[in-house]
Amino acid sequence: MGLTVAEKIITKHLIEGKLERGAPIAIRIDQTLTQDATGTMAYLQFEAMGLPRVKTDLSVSYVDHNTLQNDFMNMDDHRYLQTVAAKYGVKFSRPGNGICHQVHLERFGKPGTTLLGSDSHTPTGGGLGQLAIGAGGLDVACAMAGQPFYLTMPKIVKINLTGRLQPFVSAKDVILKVLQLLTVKGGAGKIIEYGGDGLPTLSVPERATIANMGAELGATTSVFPSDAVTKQFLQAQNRAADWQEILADSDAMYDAEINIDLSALEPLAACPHMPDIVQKVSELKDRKVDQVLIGSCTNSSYKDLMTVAYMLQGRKIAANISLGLAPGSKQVLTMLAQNGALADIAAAAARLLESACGFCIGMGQAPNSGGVSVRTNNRNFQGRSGTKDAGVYLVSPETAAATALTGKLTDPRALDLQPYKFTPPRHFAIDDSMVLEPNPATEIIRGPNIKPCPKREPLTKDLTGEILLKTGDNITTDDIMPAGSKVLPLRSNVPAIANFVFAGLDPDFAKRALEKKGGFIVGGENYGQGSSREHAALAPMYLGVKAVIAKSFARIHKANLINFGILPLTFANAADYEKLAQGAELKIADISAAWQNKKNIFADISAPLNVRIELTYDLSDRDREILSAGGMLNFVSKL
Ligand code: MIC
Ligand code: SF4
Repeated sequence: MGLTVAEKIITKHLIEGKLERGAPIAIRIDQTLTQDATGTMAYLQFEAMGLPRVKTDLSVSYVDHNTLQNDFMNMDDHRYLQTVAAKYGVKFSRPGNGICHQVHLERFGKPGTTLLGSDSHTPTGGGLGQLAIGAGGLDVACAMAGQPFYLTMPKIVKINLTGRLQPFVSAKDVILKVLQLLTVKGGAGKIIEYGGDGLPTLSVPERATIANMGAELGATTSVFPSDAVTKQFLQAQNRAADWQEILADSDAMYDAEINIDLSALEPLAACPHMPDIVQKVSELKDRKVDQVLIGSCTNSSYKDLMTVAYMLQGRKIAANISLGLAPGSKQVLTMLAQNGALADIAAAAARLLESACGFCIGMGQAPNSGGVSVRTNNRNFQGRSGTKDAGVYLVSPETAAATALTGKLTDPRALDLQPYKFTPPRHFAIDDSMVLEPNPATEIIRGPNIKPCPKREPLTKDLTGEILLKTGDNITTDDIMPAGSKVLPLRSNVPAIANFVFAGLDPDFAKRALEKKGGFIVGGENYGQGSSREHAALAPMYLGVKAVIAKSFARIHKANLINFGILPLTFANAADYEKLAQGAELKIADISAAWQNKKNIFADISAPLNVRIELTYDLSDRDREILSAGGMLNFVSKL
């Protein structure tokens, strides 16, 4: 039987297990990436492992998230990251060089290899046929130490793309369509693999846009074949030697197939406050808008911004709009400057932002109160923009530019512009001078805000405590551990950042958790969707959270909970969710006995509820050992 693209790459990297869907497997990791908001913890954890240098083929440390420097903290982190990278054999991409996923795609990603990144949008690399997976920082630290990455062998879903996109409809509309079809939890436990005769019409950066937002589906990763289009892109990046062909066999078997006719797609928008609330832009037209922001790892490629420049050329944006634009990398910025497109963008009254995540993670550009912001990024969770009562629509660069011009949500086809004819460059502007090479003689610089990573004690026989919070479905890691310019600088200081756990949902949570000496969280479906930030597990661990009982979990967050010794448990009967209430006392007795006998666990809830509920767990033997040890740091030190 033939193999899919994903199976071919996994087979070549398989260290433990078999390619059976749902079975635990371990794969060798060739490359890692970290970014500054998750990287400080990852390198502190790597340092604690006591190795002289990383064991991967390539590891890159990027600075792109915390670039707004309101005080010493962010730059102290940059200094730490630069020096720790140099010492341990990691390349360092300086602030200003661009967003990790965009730069990695341009300069480092290789078809057929594996990439593990401490950022949920690492699957962007799937655009060039790389098996690129997002994970918590600790898993990436382990990969840098040469350990395999453990995961559950996902199902593989094929999306067949046929036809060709019509003018002013673009890759973002493809992935928004997929989100409409599958929802934010539709990708859980799956790899999304793209194929079909529409593929040759999509360039690598367009494929990367689609793979990038597979993170919003909750997918393990998304992957495209590596074909002639991939070869052309790598040649233009002066990296022809990195190319190899990887195509699915004609008799490859998929767990499901979905067909999308590119020719039939229209401009789409994800409406507030979830990436899967998708509607046609034409149905939302005339909605008044205050702000338009173009950039992020989803849509800041050379093609994206050339299209925007073409649409803005010789025109002015509407007076009610604040337009910001952040090129995804120094390469994109340089090329726009060299060919004059930047001048067209500036002349249209756009505000030029640095090549970084910026607005996408609430590092500046918060909208006005009650404002409507139209953005090209990938997440529109409530409050992530920095303004709780603002509404964010996620759209393509074409729709964003049209909206900036008219001041209202606008289908770009309504502007009556000639279609833009983009020719992929034969040579990108290549200058890697902002990527610093390692130097083992470097001395590590640590600022006063950088504190060691806390640890948990081994698992106790019984777990007791209060239900500290009961949440609904689709709780995001932005809900659990908010980002933004105020909180992000505390990523290297867990005791300080822990004060903000659930701050948007329940400002008293941290205080209550500390007073009660920890307890439990009850969640609905898809608990912990969104980012890879391990702080959404690490900070609750610091506050004493012992277990999260939910209807289901998002993959990366569940792995992070295990890594930090918090039990991820699920309801045997989903209806029991209704029986639990915040404030109730809960006791789970003798967990290890249940584990050993492969039996379900029982939780007793005291008066006035007086109920016993049955809980299940989907944990490998290794997961249970990690949890028993009190988390991965203890587990690794025992090896
Ligand atoms: C995000 O888009 O939410 C982030 C910020 O890039 C996160 C990582 C983080 O929280 O540092 C992600 O997607 O993993
Ligand atoms: Fe940065 Fe936004 Fe991409 Fe996260 S989603 S890596 S914050 S640009």
